[in-house]
Amino acid sequence: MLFDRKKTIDEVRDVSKQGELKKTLGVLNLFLLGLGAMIGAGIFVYTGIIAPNMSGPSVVLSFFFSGIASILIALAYTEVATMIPSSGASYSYAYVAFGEFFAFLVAALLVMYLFTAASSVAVAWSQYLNKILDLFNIHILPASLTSYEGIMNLPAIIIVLLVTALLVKGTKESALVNDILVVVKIAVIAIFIIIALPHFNIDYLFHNGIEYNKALSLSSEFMPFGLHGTMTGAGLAFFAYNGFDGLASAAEECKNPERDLKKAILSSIIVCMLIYMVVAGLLVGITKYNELGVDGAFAYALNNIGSTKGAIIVAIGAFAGLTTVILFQLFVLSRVLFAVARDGLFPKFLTKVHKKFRTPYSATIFSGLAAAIAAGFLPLDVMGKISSVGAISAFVSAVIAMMVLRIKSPDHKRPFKCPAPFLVGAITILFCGYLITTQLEAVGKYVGLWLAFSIVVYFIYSRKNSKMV
Ligand code: ALA
Repeated sequence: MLFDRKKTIDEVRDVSKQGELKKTLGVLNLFLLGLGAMIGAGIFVYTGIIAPNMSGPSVVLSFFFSGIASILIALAYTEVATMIPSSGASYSYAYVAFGEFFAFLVAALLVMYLFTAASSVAVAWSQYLNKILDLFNIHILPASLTSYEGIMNLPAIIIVLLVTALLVKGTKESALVNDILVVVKIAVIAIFIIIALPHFNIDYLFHNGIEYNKALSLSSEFMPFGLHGTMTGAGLAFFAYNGFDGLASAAEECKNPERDLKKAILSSIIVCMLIYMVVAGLLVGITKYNELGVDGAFAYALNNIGSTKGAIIVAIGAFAGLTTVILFQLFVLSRVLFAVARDGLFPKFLTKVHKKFRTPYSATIFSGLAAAIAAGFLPLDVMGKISSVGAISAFVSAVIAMMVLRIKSPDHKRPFKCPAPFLVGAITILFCGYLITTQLEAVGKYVGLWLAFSIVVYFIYSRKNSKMV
């Protein structure tokens, strides 16, 4: 019963081909969409949580290891994504490889990951807004309206609702806004590097004089929380790569998904990994890592080395850049909801397509409202960890699907082939499984509850309403 109701690859593709969504995205749009989706709270905000609490200066290695995990995943993921272009992404691949029940669980993980990602990036956006106002000495927002610890995080709620309105209007317009903001984001990172480089002090990395626990395995001034700390940092740093998968969800809206997706996914991850390692290395090289646990860590560090102008520019750039991430996470979330509802597993109202804009407007509005509520009332670090666990787990399901399909459909056309599929697949599963375990102590209970809730929903509602009945 758990493995029944599989779809064939052609069934999934056929549905995608009949899709009513406009095909407007080319390879450059996709690459920029990838950078737009990835560079965000992971680097601009979570670095300020990872460095002081988990990795110390070895935050550089945390970004390296999570980048390696992302590249490994992408190799397998791109194979299935180009073989089965569909806006349901991992959910659709699981439907083909494992059947409806596991596909539904994967959908639950995707929804969990995207929803917490969008909300936590909105909270990060609100942090940088505050930082900018602070740097200009403007104090119009009472503290109780800028944090979940007060009444609510009002700016975070407002930005999610604005982005939702933009997405309802259309993908083409959203892609254009994204392209502009990505350029701003890259420019600001370049400015940070230029200002920070002359102040870089290698001693802050290796001889910072900060006490650490020598009993921890492989601990040093560089790795003050030991290897386990650095890998726990890598588990959360994975958040910074969340988003590359979303490109696959845009497959239905690509002009040529089979050719463009693989180029866009792999190149955008590699570029991000290089950027993250350089930027995180510079951050801990200009400010001691134990001082970084503050809102807007990058702006703080620049202020610290005497560049207030730099701090303002970087805060504004991060602020603008984070907008594109919210946009993308909500974009993908609405497409996943749309795809699952189209199969009858989520309520039918989520399948409505706007007559004029041809966007899945009701799934978009639903995603936006849910994310706005979470952004207003939940803490940043918990949402980030939940998001990382959800993303890694959903991606691992795609890796397993890649291996299953190699066995079950060996001759099916594959525009991109994962090299050494079973070896790469096995290493990816083991490595990602380990990264997931590093987060479970903090958020395992929430993830477990969400999955249990999803299983109940599946058997009470979805199984009966499925189009596969
Ligand atoms: N990768 C995205 C970010 O870091 C989710 O904000």
